[in-house]
Amino acid sequence: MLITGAAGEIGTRLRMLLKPVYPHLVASDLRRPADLREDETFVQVDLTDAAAVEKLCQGIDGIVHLGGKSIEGTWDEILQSNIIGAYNLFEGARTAGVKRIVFASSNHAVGFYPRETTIPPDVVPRPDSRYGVSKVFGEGLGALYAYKHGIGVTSLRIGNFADAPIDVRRLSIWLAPDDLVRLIRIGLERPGIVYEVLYGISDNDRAWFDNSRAVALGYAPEARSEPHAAAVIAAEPKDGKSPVAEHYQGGTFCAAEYTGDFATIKKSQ
Ligand code: 15L
Repeated sequence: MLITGAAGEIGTRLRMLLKPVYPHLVASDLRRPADLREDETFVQVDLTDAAAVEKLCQGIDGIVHLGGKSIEGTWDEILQSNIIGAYNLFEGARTAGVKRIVFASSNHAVGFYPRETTIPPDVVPRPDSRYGVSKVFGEGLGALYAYKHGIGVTSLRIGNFADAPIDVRRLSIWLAPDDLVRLIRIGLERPGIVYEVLYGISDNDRAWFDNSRAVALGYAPEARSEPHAAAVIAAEPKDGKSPVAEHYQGGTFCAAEYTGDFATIKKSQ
C-alpha cells in the first residue's frame, strides 16, 4: 500500500492508523514528514515528476492519494500539484498495474449546493474554488481509469477531518480519523469495487450528504457530531459572517473572491 501526501495533516494521522492494517505501507510526499519513524518506508517524490511517480508505483497494489494542495491556491499551484500531480499518479498507477486507488476528493467539489439541500454522490459538480475544480478533475480521472483500465477507484468527498467538529458548519461535515480508515478500507479491500463516489463524513445528524451508498458498501461510522453540538453552537461567533459562506455547504471557500449577484443567484437551487 502507498499513501501520497504522507506529511500532510491527514497523511500524518493516517500513517499511524494504517500501519497496523497494512504493515508494508509506503509513505510518500514532497517533503520528509517531521515525525517519520524508523520502521516506516518513506520515498520523497514530487508528483509533477511523471517518471518518479511511475517508479514510486512499482510493486504497489493499492494507493491512498492525498498528495497535492489541500486548500485554495493560485491557478499555477493547483495546476502543478492537483491537476498534473493527480494525472501522473493515475497514469503511474496504470503503468505499474496498481489494482485500487482511493482518491481524496473534497466537499469543495460540490460546495455550491445550499445548506438546506441533502445531496447524493451523483449530483452535478458545483466546485467552489480552483481547489474544488481540481477535485472534480481527480474524480474524473478516477472514473476514466476505473472504466477504461480496470483500476478499482473510490473518490472520497472528504468533509472536515479532525478529532472533533470545530464549528457549526463542521457539525454537518465532520469526519473522525477512525471513520476515514473505515472508508479507506472499503475502497482498498471490498471485493467488486469498480468506481464509487462516497462522502467522507462520520455519522452526523446534521449531514448535508446522503451517504447511503457508503452504508450499502459496509460503512458503519462510529463517531457522531451531535454530542458536540451544544458546545460548538455556544462557541460560534454571532457576527461578521458572510451571507454567501453561510448559505452554501462550502462555506468560506464559496465566499472567497465572490463577485456574483448573490440575491439573484441564490434563487436558483
Ligand atoms: C477541505 O477540503 C480542506 O482540505 C480542509 O482544509 C478543510 O477546509 C475542509 O475541506 C473543510 O471544508 O472544512
